[in-house]
Order: sequence, then C-alpha cells, then structure tokens
Amino acid sequence: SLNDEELTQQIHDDLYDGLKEEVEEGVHILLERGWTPYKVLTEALVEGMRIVGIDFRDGILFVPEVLLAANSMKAGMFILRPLLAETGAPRLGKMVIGTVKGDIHDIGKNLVAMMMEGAGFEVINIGINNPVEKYLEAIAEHQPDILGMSALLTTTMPYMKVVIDTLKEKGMRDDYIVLVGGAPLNEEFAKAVGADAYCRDAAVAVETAKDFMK
Ligand code: B1M
Repeated sequence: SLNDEELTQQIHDDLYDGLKEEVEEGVHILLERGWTPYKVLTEALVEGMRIVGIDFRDGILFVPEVLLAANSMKAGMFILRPLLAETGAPRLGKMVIGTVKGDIHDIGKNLVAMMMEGAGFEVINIGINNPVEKYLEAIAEHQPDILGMSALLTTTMPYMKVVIDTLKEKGMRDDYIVLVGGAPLNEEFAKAVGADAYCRDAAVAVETAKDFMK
C-alpha cells in the first residue's frame, strides 16, 4: 500500500485526471490514517487543483478536463464539509457570500464558506454569477454581519466595485463588513474598490472575519 506521501501524490494525479471516485477514496484513506480534515483539504485537494491550474494556464489542459477535476475536488470537499463543521460552537456572526456577475468559479468561495461554517459562522452561500441585485436581496433577507465576494477572473473582479458603490449609494455600506477574495485580487485592489479587507485564502478569511467581529 502507498505511504502518505505517495497517496497524496496519487490524489493529485487522480484530481488531474478527473477521477472522482478515486479522489473520494483517497480522501477517506487519509482521514482513516488520522489526517485532519484541514490537512487533507489543503495538502491533497487544494494543492492538486494548483497543479491543474498551472497546466490549464499553459494550454496543456482544457475546460472539459478542468471541469472534471473541479467536480472531483468538489466530491472530496463534500466528504470534508461535515468534519470541518464544529458542532455546538457559539455563533460568531452571519455571512452572505457569492461569486460576482460573469464569473462561474465556485470552488474557492465554497471552501471559504465551509471554513467559515467550521469556525462557527452562519453562512448563506448565494452561488455564482451574482448581479448586484442578488447581493442586495440576500442582504435584505438574511441581515448578515459580513458580505463576502469572490472573483477568479481579472475581467470580473471590477464588478466588486459596482456592488460596493451600490451599497454606498443606498447608504448601507457601513452596515456590513465587506471581505473580498480570489486568485487575481490583492490588498491594493481591495482598498481601491472600498472593501474592508482582502483575504488571500480561506484560513485568512476566517481570521479576518473573527477580528472584525470582536
Ligand atoms: Co477558470 N480560470 N476559466 N475555470 N480556472 C482560472 C481562474 C485561470 C487563472 C486559469 C489560467 O488561465 N491560469 C484563468 C483566469 C485568467 C485571468 O482572468 N487572469 C481562467 C479562465 C481564463 C477561465 C475561462 C475564461 C476559460 C475559458 O472558457 N476559456 C472560463 C471562465 C468562465 C467564467 O467564469 N465565466 C473558466 C472556466 C473554468 C472551469 C469552469 C473549467 C473551472 C471552474 C469550475 C468551478 O469552479 N466549478 C475553472 C477552474 C477550476 C480554474 C482554475 C484551474 C482553478 C480555480 C480553483 O478552483 N482553484 C483557475 C486557475 C487558478 O486559480 N490558478 C482558473 C482552487 C481554489 C481553492 O482556489 O479559487 O483561488 P481559489 O480560492 C482561494 C482563494 O483565492 C481565496 O480562498 C480560496 C481558498 O483558499 N478566495 C476567497 C477565493 N474566493 C474568496 C472569497 C473570499 C475570501 C477568499 O471572500 C471573503
């Protein structure tokens, strides 16, 4: 049988090849070996997707293959989600999170949602491709403390400013903590669009949210 390092490598390969059941099996085995759900998430799944991203960028992998990889990653995340959710933790606050209009990438956002839930936040995940109206609807309905936005494309990230400007126009901007994230963003961008903070990854999102709720 494979040692932990070989198995992690195998999961990267299976993710790359879009082999959902194999990825699920690998995740189960690492958990049985006593890995924490977070370690499985970061070292097996997120790292695997990082490798996929490199070959996608370089034109070695194409959309259909990357979709299969994404679905395999989601299957692995589905196993980890209940394990990351602490039961009985005091509610720290409420967050609405969604990917912005024109953008259908949802893995990173879902991961943030999962980790926030695990840390004790109530999370309303409004999915992908959200125009400003959808954010406003969700805010009105759920009255969150935090609004989270995700964008993975340089062409969609400016839409965050549209959402924040609309909140400003309505005099609602200061009612919410606005956190933004996604691979093409940075601190400077977050500041420029008027967000409260940029979150590099899901763990930073959790820490940042906790800090703001103090
Ligand atoms: Co897309 N894609 N994609 N893609 N895709 C990227 C983003 C790209 C960088 C790949 C590349 O060329 N290297 C590139 C963007 C280039 C750019 O804009 N500069 C790209 C492109 C070009 C495209 C298409 C245009 C391709 C095409 O059709 N020709 C197309 C666009 C579709 C659209 O949205 N309109 C497209 C489509 C797709 C798929 C559908 C095939 C699939 C998405 C499937 C899905 O999500 N269900 C896909 C994927 C999987 C990727 C890559 C390979 C992986 C993204 C991912 O899931 N990463 C990606 C390459 C890359 O990012 N390097 C790529 C794993 C995830 C855990 O990380 O999403 O970064 P990430 O999230 C992190 C942090 O960023 C942060 O925390 C997360 C966890 O740690 N974070 C937040 C994210 N959101 C946050 C929100 C927060 C806080 C933190 O709120 C508070």
